[in-house]
Amino acid sequence: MKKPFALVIILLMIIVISGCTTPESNGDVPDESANDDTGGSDNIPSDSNTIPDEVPNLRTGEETSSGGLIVNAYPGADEFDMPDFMKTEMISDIDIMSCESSTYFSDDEIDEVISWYSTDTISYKNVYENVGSPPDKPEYTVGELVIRYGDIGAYMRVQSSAGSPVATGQTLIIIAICDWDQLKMYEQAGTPEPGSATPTGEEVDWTDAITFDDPADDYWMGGGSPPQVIDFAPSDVRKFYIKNDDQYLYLRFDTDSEIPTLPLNFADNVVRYITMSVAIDTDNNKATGGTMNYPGADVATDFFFASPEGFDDEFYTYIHYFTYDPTGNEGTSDAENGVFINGGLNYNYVEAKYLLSDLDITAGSTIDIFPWIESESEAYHHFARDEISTEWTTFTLS
Ligand SMILES: [Ca+2]
Ligand SMILES: [Ca+2]
Repeated sequence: MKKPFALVIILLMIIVISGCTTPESNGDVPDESANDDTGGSDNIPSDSNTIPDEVPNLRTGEETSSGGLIVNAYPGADEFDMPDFMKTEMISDIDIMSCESSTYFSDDEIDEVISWYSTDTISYKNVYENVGSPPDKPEYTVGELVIRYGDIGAYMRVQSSAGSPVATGQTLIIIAICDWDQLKMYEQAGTPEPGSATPTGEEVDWTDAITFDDPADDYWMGGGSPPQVIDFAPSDVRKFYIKNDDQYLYLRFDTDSEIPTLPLNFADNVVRYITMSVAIDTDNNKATGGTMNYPGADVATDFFFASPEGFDDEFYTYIHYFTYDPTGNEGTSDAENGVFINGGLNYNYVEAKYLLSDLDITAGSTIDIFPWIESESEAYHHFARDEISTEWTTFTLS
């Protein structure tokens, strides 16, 4: 159903708020936003991840060596033909005429639409996601999502017609599938934190830890994975340890081989990220939380080794954690620091600790954990990925 008068109003509003597509600095770790993992939702069912049968795949990018890129139409949205000059006016940072684009209207809220797309495009690399207002137009809200698949990407822009009594409630959705060159600026927004975490060297007694053994070469394959398993041993978990004292939660991953300097050319790919994460359901309630898009996860820890594109092949190590923020990129807050203890680059293990209070965990409580390691290349979001278990694992703190 089209609403011609509302369209005119909305198009006028679009022109008013055009020019705010430049990515804002989203904090000091854009590399993290480029890599926040979403693979878990492939394993832990999420209702919001269901693609309705009646929604066709309307946008299909050109086939590339790494396959195609598909962005679905938003459920219930009405497609409409926005004139090219309007698109060009709105999206000034992208040569929209060189992209394959389409536009829709929905009655749903902006953050709801962005959140749906974030989940629906889960197998692609989420490069940039933001819902906010242009600095000079606080009354307007604009949501942007940029995903990448090999040498193509999709830019999704969702904005309101706030201020118009006629078009109140209408949300405009623009989808543009472009060569990655058009969108790569979104990957380079902001600047990484200066320096890297350095290990304290503290000696940790792991003999009283709960340990999980994991077989070699048992890679997970799913959305964003290459067509065949790539045996990238730094992503292969062999052992995971967890323990606590009154103050800290201690975590350790052992890998099948040393963590290499990145970027690394491996199996005709450029590997840029290795991350070791634990999604934690601190209140044992799957109805609360959703950190890193894991339903139930109230926090997630992240050991992060990477050389993001655009940073002169600099190698970064961070020991981070995220709390749940439903408005944040993939349900994560800005990154906070844990303590790097031992291992990391050139070692086949990493040890770190986090203040229990930072993670909102209390000694003696029972939590659910979901640990995994994955690496990402320029072509594959899940270049190599290994989970300890496909289910949550329960851990009772001492
Ligand atoms: Ca393994
Ligand atoms: Ca929870």
